[in-house]
Amino acid sequence: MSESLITDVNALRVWDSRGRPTVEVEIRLAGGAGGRAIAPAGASTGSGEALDRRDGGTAFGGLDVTHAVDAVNTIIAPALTGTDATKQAAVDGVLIELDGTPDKSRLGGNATVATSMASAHAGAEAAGLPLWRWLEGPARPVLPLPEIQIFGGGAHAGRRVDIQDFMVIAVGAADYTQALEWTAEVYIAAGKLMADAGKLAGVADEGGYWPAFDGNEDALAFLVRAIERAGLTPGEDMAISLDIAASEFYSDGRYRLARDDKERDTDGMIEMLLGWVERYPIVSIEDPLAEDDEAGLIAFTQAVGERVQVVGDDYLVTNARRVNAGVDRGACNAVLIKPNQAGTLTEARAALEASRDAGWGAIVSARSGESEDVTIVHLAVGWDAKQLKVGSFARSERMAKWNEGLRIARALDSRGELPPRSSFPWNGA
Ligand code: 2PG
Ligand code: MG
Repeated sequence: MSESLITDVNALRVWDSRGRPTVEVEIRLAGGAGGRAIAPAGASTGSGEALDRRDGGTAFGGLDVTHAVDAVNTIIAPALTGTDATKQAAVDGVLIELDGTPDKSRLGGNATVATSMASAHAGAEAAGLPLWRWLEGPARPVLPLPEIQIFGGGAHAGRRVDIQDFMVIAVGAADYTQALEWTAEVYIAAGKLMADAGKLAGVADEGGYWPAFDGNEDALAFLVRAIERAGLTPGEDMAISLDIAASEFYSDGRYRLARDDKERDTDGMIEMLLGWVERYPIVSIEDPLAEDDEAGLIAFTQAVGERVQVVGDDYLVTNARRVNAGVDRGACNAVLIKPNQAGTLTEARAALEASRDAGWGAIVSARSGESEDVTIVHLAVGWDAKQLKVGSFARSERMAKWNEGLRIARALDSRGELPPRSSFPWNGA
């Protein structure tokens, strides 16, 4: 179909939620349809991720993206012209071949992911469908169960506490709309509790409250109180989910928890987390051990994998080969899917499919550096990922995504049907 052939690929330097430069790509097709997307950026990145290409030097802390923007405009644009945007694998195949490196270091993963996502939007528009429908999900699409941050920490909060994300999952919600309503109540309640305790000090990078706690575990106790104060039952209505982001404080076989003034080895770290799982209604833990502590990840999954979701982020980096290896070794039972870790939608989807084949859970995820781009919500629905993580319940780069889910629910004439509870790893799936 000549209507859907790419005629223009144009990159623009725009700014993300941390005020840092990032890459926006706009694609136009012969028939007049078009699409646009913005690359996100992580702060706690896995070493196996596609390269987020930055200029270096002095401007904007070395984070400018003029080389990545130039790569789109001078290398990618001529190569993609004439490719059919409705053929995502063909578009991504051109990007992968053009780059030719295992980590997208020639063009930059930020250049390729923005191009790949923009092309998906253009292809969907050419087909006259919203992207979530265009992705050919199940006949009866469902909304993803939201995983929403209440306290930020780690690299997103100047390491005020060591643990990165203290989140809630509305495990008992009847639908997506109710999951957001409950989370809104918990977010408000947590703010009031922080104010009452004299601990209210603004928010971290993803909009969760600044973690002015004396110890890492204090945040968990606070979270339970916030759920109760919102009139909800911890564990039944609202459960806790953590991203430990343990690679951030691991070196030479030791985990250094600065806030607790403690150093732990792998066994000590597992013991601490198992204690938390016993004492708090925790259903999901991401990166409980560091990306290169595979033995630890295996041991932890063996210990709790029947009742807790063990999510690989830094360890799996949205890579199908790594997911398959994790499945073989028994490390983790769920994967975090961040398109910019892979560099193209086709590769990100392959990682998701690998997890599905293994009966694992999957969570489509935003990065700590975000924008108004809502592509990931469409991916979570259209790819039937069943879970979505985009940060807190505040700040427009986060709310744009939760709100997009509401619009998709409305298009489905519902309040947002959620996946069956049996599909989540904490229920033994
Ligand atoms: C993560 C993400 C989102 P970042 O670790 O899962 O919380 O953070 O984008 O900084 O890697
Ligand atoms: Mg993470």
